Amino acid sequence: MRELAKFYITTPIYYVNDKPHIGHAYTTIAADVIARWHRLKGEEVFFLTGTDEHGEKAEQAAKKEGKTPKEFVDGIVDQYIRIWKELNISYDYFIRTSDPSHEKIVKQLVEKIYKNGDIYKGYYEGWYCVPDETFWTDLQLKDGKCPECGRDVKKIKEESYFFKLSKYQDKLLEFYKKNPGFLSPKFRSKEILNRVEDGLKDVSITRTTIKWAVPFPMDEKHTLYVWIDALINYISALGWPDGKRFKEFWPADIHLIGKEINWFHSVIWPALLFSAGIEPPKKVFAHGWWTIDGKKISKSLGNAIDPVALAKKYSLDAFRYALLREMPLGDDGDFSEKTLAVRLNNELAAELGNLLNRAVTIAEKYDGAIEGSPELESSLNVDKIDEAMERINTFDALSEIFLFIKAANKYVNDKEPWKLKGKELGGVLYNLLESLRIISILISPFTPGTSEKINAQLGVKAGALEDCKFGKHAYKVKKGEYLFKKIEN
Ligand code: ME8
Repeated sequence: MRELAKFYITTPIYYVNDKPHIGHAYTTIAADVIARWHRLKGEEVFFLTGTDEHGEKAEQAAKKEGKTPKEFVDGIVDQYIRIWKELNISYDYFIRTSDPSHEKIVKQLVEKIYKNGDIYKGYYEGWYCVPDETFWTDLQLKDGKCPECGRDVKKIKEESYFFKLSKYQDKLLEFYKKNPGFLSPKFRSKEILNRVEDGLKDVSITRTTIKWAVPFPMDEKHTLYVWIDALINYISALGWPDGKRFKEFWPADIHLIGKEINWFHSVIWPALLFSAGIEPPKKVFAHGWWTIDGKKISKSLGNAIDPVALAKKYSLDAFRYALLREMPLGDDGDFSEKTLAVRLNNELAAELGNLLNRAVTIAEKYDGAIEGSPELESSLNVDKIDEAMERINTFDALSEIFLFIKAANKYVNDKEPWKLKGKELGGVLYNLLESLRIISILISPFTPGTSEKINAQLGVKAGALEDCKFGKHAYKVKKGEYLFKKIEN
């Protein structure tokens, strides 16, 4: 039997101080689309998401509600799981950093790095941004505030263990050079390269004041810095070192993340892995931000948007589609409900919905043979769509899919099938139903529920990417409801 190609994709594990907002939904939906695309290609996919539960931020949020950290995070995790279900996220595993199996692996990995001589005891003096769980030096602060999010930082002065990140400067630079696809998208790689070339400082990896954390195995007075604990989720979820999944799926194909956590993923994470003798992931893809008036959307900045409310108002698939249709994954984009409504009305309802409706209305009344020559085939370029998806460019992929949908609508207008009969009509219907069958497959990672509805109206089974060519298929057309309802906004 042929071995299936393996594909491993991850999202960041999210902080659990509050339920997910549109930014978290964006990364998770994008990863879901990519995972579903690779499943369509017949690959064996492992799609990981989860929650980052330790650290000062969760500790503070729990205290505010008079709960223990564990009680508090359990409540938020339930909300994450429910919301991912509502957004039709097809993850294979949900990791929680409070899982004992994760904690055990974290300790094991840190011990390994310690034994390799890459952890030493020192003294940390500097600043800490609690919302970002990030250390900063005096020089890095901007007007005395966190340079990343602009919020207050607090002074920290304590004994700490350090990881020898500085030791890995050359190795990292050599690795980036040999693996040009690792730092993605390309336009963002320069920033990382410049910073690494400037020299690397060792990183403080333990705290003495945080209780809600993984104990540092070499010194009970210390707990592990939440970021070290968090990064290790990508291999603990696979059961490193001996787990079957680890052997099958590591190294990860893509860590999909937001650009503000690129440094942790593109620099600290591979260095930790080098130290432990583990291969680094193949790609870290740092996408851009959803903003409002140019400001990043975030709970603590007070401009969060509820993804479930939008999915309810505009339909889930319109929401999923609009998020990935607005800009290439690497870019920032200002969020507007108006644009979402326009996309729903003009693209999904008027182009896709209308095409299906026109085709099935005519096909239902026709009882002759549905066959002819594939006249629309030349408007379809599946390779180009796949190539865009391989570049993680969901925007280009959707553009190409919609070119085909537009071509099929133009074909209806040109052929005027309502005026045709017999063989001629059978030939036009053949082109339309085949196109819709193929469109349904191509769009299924983005709008899985809609594809199910199209398949039901055509009377066909869900197909794979290799079925995206004109061929001979049997249909049992049964007109159903409109795919999308237009909305005034
Ligand atoms: O950083 N636009 O968790 P987090 C686009 N626990 N994406 C956004 C966004 C926005 N406005 N806001 C958030 C953490 N995101 C750590 C990660 S991983 C080992 C540990 C998305 O809850 C984006 O993916 O702050 C970003 O990187 C992530 O949410 C941050 O989630």
